[in-house]
Amino acid sequence: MKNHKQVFMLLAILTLAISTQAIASGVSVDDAYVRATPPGQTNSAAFMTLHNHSTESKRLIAVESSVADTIELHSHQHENGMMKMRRIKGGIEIGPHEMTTLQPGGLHVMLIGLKKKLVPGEMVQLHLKFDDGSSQDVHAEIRKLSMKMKKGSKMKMDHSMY
Ligand SMILES: [Cu+2]
Repeated sequence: MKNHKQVFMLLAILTLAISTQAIASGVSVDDAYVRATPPGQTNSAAFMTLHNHSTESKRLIAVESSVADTIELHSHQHENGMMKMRRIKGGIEIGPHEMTTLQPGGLHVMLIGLKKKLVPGEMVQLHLKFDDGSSQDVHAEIRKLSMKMKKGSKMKMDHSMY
């Protein structure tokens, strides 16, 4: 048992040494995407899965990007039967060795006052800041997210657009 403990300690130290170089924050980001905007829309949202590889709890406290004037961290909450967006103060927590998913209808990065149209297929660069002082650049793909469709309605493809 003692050997196991020593091996574990060695691995932990090695992992720490490697991860501080590879991922400064100890958090990896998967499947980052941004909602494409229809004409006239000035706000959008970014989504992603945050995976905390460290033994300490991390918080995403801010996101910066050149595509929007203001960026806030939001959650969706049911209030009196209504879905309301709320600004999260203190950041989004990712527990030790846990994953936190930002997704439509839940936690999201709110992009307010877009400076350009978000075209599907293009990329948006996001700069994530964590409470431990580390930060990370993420390339998020702009995706057209399907809206709720009425039952029985058929999707029509307009090929003239492409
Ligand atoms: Cu929001």
